[in-house]
Amino acid sequence: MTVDVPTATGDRPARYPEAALAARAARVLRDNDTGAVITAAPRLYPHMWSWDAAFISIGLARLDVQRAIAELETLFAAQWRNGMVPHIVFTDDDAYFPGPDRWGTEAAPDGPRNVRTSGICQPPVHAIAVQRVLEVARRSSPDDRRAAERFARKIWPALYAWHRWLVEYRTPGSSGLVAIVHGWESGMDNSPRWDVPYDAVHPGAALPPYVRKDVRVVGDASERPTDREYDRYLWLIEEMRRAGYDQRKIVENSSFLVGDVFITALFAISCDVLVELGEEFGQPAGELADLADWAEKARAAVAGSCHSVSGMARDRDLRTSRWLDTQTIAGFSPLLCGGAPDDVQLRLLSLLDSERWCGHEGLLAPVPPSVSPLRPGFNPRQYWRGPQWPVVAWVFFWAFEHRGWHERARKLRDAGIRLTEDGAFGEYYEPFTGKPLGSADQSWTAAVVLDWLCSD
Ligand code: 2M8
Repeated sequence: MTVDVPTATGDRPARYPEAALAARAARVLRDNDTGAVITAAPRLYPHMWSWDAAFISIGLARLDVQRAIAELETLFAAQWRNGMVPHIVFTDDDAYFPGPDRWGTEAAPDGPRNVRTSGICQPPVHAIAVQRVLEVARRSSPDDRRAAERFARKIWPALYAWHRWLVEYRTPGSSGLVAIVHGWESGMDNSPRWDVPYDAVHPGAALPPYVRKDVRVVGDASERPTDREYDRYLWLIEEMRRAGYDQRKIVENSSFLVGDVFITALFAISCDVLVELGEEFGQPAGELADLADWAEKARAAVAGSCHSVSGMARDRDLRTSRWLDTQTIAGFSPLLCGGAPDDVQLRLLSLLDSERWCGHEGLLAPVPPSVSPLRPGFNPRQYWRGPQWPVVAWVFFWAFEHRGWHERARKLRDAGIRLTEDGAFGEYYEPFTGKPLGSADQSWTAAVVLDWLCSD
């Protein structure tokens, strides 16, 4: 398919009509395909990331169902023997740091054989991806439908094992929140959500030297995390290596242990989806009951985290047993999974629409930014500290649809397309100008836009 390239003007170089935007998104996914995996981005992220792969498969399903299935199969082929789905599956490219040598997971007793991975995880959105691929396949062709059904049945036990790992190893203490041991596990790496817990991470003199590669790829280093933040990221890896990637030891001793409310909400809805799939494909009743129980507990944990005045959900520092009050997109987690009392939900919806969030009059498109523009410290250009992330908007879009809030879902979809219609498929966007930032041609951005464009 050929693509008309519209004329450029200022910070917003182009406005593609929908058909051309879809063709351009498809092109990005094809160009980022190494033949084995679709990399998260061409230069900045030349490997497979766990939650990126899930969103990528959702977009790919619109182009080629079999290829979408293959992507998820590749990710799950790297699943650890204890059930963890690793956050990165490495290709042979050495342009990203930290690469496999720095992670040193080959010594981990639970690691996969024949493939190199990192030693942490990312948000559990994979059941949602499997279900979406299945839905698309069913509207495609009989062959695609059969392939997707076979695949859903086959991958279900692996998804169950992944969810069970999160319960067994990552739900410590009484908060019921799913815990992360590294900010990278949240997917929102340098969000202000983690500022307080990271203050307690003190890189030791034994931190091996390193050279960052990300800042060489992204021209403006101020759009990326700082060196100080990187020292902490690397120190946590060092701690895990020393613990031999033994999850129990890591959860007991690591300098960073935080109950992540956004992951907990995603976990709840992914458990619901797994139950729906499991019922359809005749999976064991005991495992379905486990998932229903985990979903209920996760939902209760999200509801229990809500601030009594603002209603916003909060993360919890599990090392100090303190709630973390930040005005980030994660505060809206109860809107994803439900379970909060009606008055709290209404407060959150009106907050989301207010000038503190999507109703801010300066926004190019009413997509929720990663941090409230009215929060002190909001930075419109720096990564998870202010920019808008289309992929996060897609998560809310999907959840709103799933909850039957079709009008809200439609508005968010339209806003997401408005933000990305320049066709750059930026990793993230400056909320006031709509300038694409970070990596261009980011696969998950192209994928969710393609899904939006093909959704009715
Ligand atoms: C970003 O994270 C990686 C580390 O995992 C990085 O900055 O090097 C995050 O935005 C994360 O959510 C995403 O999965 C990854 C690849 O797109 O990039």
